[in-house]
Amino acid sequence: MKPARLIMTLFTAVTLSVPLASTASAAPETGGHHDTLRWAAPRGFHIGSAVAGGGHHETQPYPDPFTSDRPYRQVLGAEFSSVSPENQMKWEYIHPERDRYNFGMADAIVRFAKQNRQVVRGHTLLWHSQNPEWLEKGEFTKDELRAILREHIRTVVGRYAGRIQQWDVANEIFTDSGALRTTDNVWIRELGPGIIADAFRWAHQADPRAKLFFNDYNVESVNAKSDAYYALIKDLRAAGVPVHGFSVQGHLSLDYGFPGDLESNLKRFAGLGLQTAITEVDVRMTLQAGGVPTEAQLRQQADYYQRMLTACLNVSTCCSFTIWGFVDKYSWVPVFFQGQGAATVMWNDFTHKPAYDALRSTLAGRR
Ligand code: 9MR
Repeated sequence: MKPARLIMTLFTAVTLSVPLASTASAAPETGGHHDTLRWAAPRGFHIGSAVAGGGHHETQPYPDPFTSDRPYRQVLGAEFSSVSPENQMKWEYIHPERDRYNFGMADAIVRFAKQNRQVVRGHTLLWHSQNPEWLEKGEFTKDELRAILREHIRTVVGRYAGRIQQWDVANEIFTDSGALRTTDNVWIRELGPGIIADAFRWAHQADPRAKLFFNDYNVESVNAKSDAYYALIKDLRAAGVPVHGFSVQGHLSLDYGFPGDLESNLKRFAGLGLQTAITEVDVRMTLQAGGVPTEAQLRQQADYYQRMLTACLNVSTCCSFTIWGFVDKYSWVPVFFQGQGAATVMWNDFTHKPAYDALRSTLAGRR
């Protein structure tokens, strides 16, 4: 993009975003704006965001974004047709003690989604990370552990039955070299790989309507890890296990090239009869001193977002594209990667980056 065009784009973005921000306190969170991502999206295609809260947010110097930041809620309701709890349905958050669940925030997100005519992606049921201490450190027999997982899945999936479109049942179960996580995943380590099929079966029993997914990072390309998923899912489906989808997270960095085979990779999973999705998109970058992205970085970032979205739109079974937060001030990236950031599509005042405009025009081009 030429500098003049970039300035125009930024200018347009600023002017377009003013009414959105200024109506934040007055308008209901109904998503009725005609210049939003969800409005631009083709029918049946869901454009989503993570709902900021829990996890890294708890150590940051701001209150819970989802419940406390009204302009944030306004944009979340207006722009997106799908929401994913960023942390609020993870074990440590929703099941903090063995005999106690904490449904408050997950309930609030599911309610918000209904009010705003959004679908929900549930995240997540079987994972090696963000498990409560009572689970990781408890000395349970195999039978007890199995019963704990079954009860958790029945309780959580059952509670939201009919209100969750897609569940990330199993998250990040393989290493980058395509080996099952047999050491750091408590379920696989203690109960063996057969527990994965059980988790899908239990989730399906608890909510037969929800589409059940495997979800991971570094599986955008055809590589050892995505090959491992391909082989596993093929076997599970041949055995009649209710696996319905494979999703790639899409945490990309400008420090690496774009995964040009994303579309063909999604297509091979579609070929197994699966739904596909891109579930946690962001594009981080190494920031110069001062922390402000250069115009070239913003252009390249917009290009990465656009190409990820296009890959999904080109695959008939890919109907869900979710960004992992939409505003830089709440992004996990600077907290986890020193010197990196600016990974989302909006500046801190909710004005639009070129990446936002790239997403919206790409969606509008497919209506
Ligand atoms: O964005 C999440 C952050 O708030 C948490 O602190 C972090 C802890 O693991 O998890 C982040 O979300 C992750 C997601 O659940 C699974 N894929 C990778 C995401 C980014 O780390």
